[in-house]
Amino acid sequence: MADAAVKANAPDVADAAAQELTDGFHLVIDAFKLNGINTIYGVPGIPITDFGRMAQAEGIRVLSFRHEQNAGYAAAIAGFLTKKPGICLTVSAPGFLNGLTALAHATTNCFPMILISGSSEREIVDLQQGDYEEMDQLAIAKPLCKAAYRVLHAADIGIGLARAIRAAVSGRPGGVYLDLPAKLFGQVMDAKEGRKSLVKVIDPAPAQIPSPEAVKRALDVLKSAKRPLIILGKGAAYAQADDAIRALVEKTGIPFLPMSMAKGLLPDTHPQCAGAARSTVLKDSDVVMLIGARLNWLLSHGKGKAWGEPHSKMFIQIDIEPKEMDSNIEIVAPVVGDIGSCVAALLQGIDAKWPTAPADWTSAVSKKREENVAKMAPRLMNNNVPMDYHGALGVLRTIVKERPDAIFVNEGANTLDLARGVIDMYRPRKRLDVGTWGVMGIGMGYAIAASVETGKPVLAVEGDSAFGFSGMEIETICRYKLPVCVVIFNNDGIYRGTDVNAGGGPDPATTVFVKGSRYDKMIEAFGGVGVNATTPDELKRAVNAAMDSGKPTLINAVIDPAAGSESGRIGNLNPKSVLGKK
Ligand code: OXT
Ligand code: ADP
Ligand code: MG
Repeated sequence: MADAAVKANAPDVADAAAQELTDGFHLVIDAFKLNGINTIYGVPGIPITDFGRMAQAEGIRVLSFRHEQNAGYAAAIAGFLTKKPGICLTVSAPGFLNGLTALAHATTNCFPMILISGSSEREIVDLQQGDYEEMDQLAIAKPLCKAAYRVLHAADIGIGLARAIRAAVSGRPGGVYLDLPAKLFGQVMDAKEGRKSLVKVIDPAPAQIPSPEAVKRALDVLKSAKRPLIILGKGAAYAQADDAIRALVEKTGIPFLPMSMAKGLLPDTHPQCAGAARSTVLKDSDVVMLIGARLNWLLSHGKGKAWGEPHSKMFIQIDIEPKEMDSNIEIVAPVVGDIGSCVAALLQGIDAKWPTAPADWTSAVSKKREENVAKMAPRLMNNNVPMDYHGALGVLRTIVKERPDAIFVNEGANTLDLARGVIDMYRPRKRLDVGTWGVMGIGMGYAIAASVETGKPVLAVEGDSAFGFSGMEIETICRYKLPVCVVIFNNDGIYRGTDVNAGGGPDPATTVFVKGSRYDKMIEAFGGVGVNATTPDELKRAVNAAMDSGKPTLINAVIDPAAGSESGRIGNLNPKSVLGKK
């Protein structure tokens, strides 16, 4: 802070003894540094432009985006990857609103993130007198995040940031909003008092130890199982209890099913992985242990045909959020606590005498898995031109296998659903995708933050529609020279490129784009490498070259416009009209 503080004469002291002063700008920066926050994702403008400059001057990495939503998605996934709140910094009203989708996304997905927005003059906003970018941001943010705070006095900056950090990472992680009015940044105070006002958050996400009764109950239920299943969700990936989770799975011999972003927690090629036997294990299991996964739409709410109803399945659930228990169906053995502590406690009860999962069950699961893998194998080797999804994904699958440390970002409909099944993951937290909302637009923000936070190369596989939501950020990728390779599965549209306008008019159908677009040309405008790939072989060469060189690259992978299906694998969610389509 010494560098940052300014020397001035104390006005009320006759002998004008020098007094060291600081201000709101520097107190926020110092509070960040004190709490190990060293990266900010945002878009500059009134009233935070100088703040960004000063933060950069003070050694904080400040990444400027082209749109706040993408900066927000970057912050959200930074939170997931690091267990520290990712920071998104925006201007007032429109910038704040642009960032808000990402804040809500972080909250929905249980990722710790803090959206910090500059705001206009409180006195004018509250009297609605028409200030520059006037908006009551705090009130608007509140329902969309875990907590929302406003700091009005420089002396409260330390406490304000401490509250925001703790709220974001403790308990169930999520989004927090911090409102910093323009006036706050310029407020001056005594530097020594300022230093004293800062708070280093001690133990921001304290361990939450499960009760011994809950652990015993869960072990008893698990032991009684004839066809047990463990479902790993992205909460398990977030928890970074990788070794303990692996030990639990391997000591019990229970098949495990990874949710999308939990793929790689144990390798998808692990003999107990039931990813390729999903329907079978959901339907036929008798005891299901959920670890950091919610029984929401992605798991058919734990009910119905997918779960083989009518049934007498029993659910054990490990989650940090007590309210998650019984959210959709009865949980017979709730284990409330953080996953690291819960799994460690369970492991203590699993000794050498623990009965491993019955062989008739595990071999039935293996058989189904092998059948499905064998069924898919020839499709992955096809050399069709134009490429279909499987032909293109077949080569990417090998590339990911050869580069297990690379981070794989994925969005789209068919591009998402087929890649999830085809691309095996080998390491934890390497697959980042659309998450709980199935939201399009996370792609470039995720790719940027993944690269910045981990230093690893990134392969982003994007539907052509999905890419469009954040495509301008390829300039950001080029500007920061990030080792990101974007592959666009270009099938000329949303789901398919073959739709026609049912009214017969001159406008194209609602789901199609300009045919034969060359997205690869876009990145060339910013000095990146663009490649048009029309065959699996061309695709393979282009991706390998990009991953080897680390140069920002965009590959336009030409996919048969007729290859996809409506909404990928979730077409059943589309409402139907009794009058038919027209
Ligand atoms: O067991 P069975 O036999 O059933 O088989 C399963 C597995 O066992 C097996 N499997 C395997 N077999 C062999 N080998 C291996 N390795 C293997 N692994 C698995 O495969 C099957 C299927 O397995 P899966 O996938 O695990 O199981 P299933 O049943 O699909 O799982 C169910 C779900 C629900 C868990 C799963 O489907 C899932 O996670 N789905 C997520 C879907 C999702 O989120 N989709 C995104 C939203 S779609 C739509 O909303 C879109 N929009 C609208 C929009 C959105 N979203 N956002 C915003 C801000 N605005 C608008 C838009 C605009 S998508 C979209 C753009 C689409 O166009 P693009 O151009 O981008 O993309 P294209 O479609 O490519 O054109
Ligand atoms: P998926 O989409 O992969 O099924 P969800 O986002 O639905 O995963 O569920 C993640 C769950 O993990 C949430 O209910 C959340 O409360 C929980 N969770 C997140 N972090 C932890 C943690 N460290 N310990 C325990 N539970 C956690
Ligand atoms: Mg498409």
